[in-house]
Amino acid sequence: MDKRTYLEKQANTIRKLTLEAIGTLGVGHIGGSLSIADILAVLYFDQMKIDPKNPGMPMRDRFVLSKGHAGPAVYAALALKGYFNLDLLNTLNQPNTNLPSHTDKNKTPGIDMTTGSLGQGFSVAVGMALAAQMDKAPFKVYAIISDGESQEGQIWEAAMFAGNRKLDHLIAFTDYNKMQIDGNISTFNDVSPLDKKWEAFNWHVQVVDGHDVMALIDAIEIAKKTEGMPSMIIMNTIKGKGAFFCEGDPASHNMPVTMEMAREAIERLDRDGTEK
Ligand SMILES: Cc1ncc(C[n+]2csc(CCOP(=O)(O)OP(=O)(O)O)c2C)c(N)n1
Ligand SMILES: [Mg+2]
Repeated sequence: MDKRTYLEKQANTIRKLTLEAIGTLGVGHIGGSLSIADILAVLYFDQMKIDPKNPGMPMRDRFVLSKGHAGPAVYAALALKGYFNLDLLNTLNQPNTNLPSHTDKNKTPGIDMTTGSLGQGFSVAVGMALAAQMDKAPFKVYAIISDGESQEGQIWEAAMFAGNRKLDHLIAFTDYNKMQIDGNISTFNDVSPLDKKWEAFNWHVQVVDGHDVMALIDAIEIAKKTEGMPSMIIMNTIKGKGAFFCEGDPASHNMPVTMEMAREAIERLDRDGTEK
């Protein structure tokens, strides 16, 4: 199996596991979880130096899901990678679970930062990259922010600091699905042009199709070789990608998902195989 086919298969499985977990719960952040399934497949199954048997390995690559509401997709990737049993996914956000809706580093192996309050995770990722720079550490810090999150002032304070301090241990991604909690980004406070904004903050910027695993790999390889600047990879994505009942739907931020809806979506993903 070539790399593209393998990673598309992993992304497909992340989508299916996410649908099943949210379907079991009956409600959840399906749209923003499915839009990052492809980058999670690339990071967890091709790019990051991590060890599921040793989640605290000191020189591991770090990962911060700053848009913490997409926890369900990260849990799917972690379980698939072997951090914990796949069965646990169906305890998502239920009483006494170790998989709360938003990621929590004190609860889940493999989670490097507790997030959910938008903007804060990214600031911590910048701090991790500063520490890595001071230590001349061999690892990278990967962070995913969102476009709705980019409407938060804290993002730009952290962006300015990272650019000024040339934090080249940091490789960040924007999940640019053009939608936030209430609808289209541009209706409320447009963040475009994102590329020019990050460039103005002294970041190395690339814009890619966030559902093309090989394009994501190429961009990460360039980012890893970029010295003296942090990297921002702006991913053009589709909210709810892969689920027939919510793809491209602004209402999919946090919506009811019955087991029937989830099952039907999983069947369709199975039928379509690895095709997008
Ligand atoms: C500081 C802060 N303010 C408000 C919220 C409530 N909130 C949760 S998600 C969200 C915006 C969602 O936009 P985006 O992250 O682009 O959603 P996605 O496309 O990932 O569904 C908001 C305002 C929050 N979590 N943190
Ligand atoms: Mg969004």
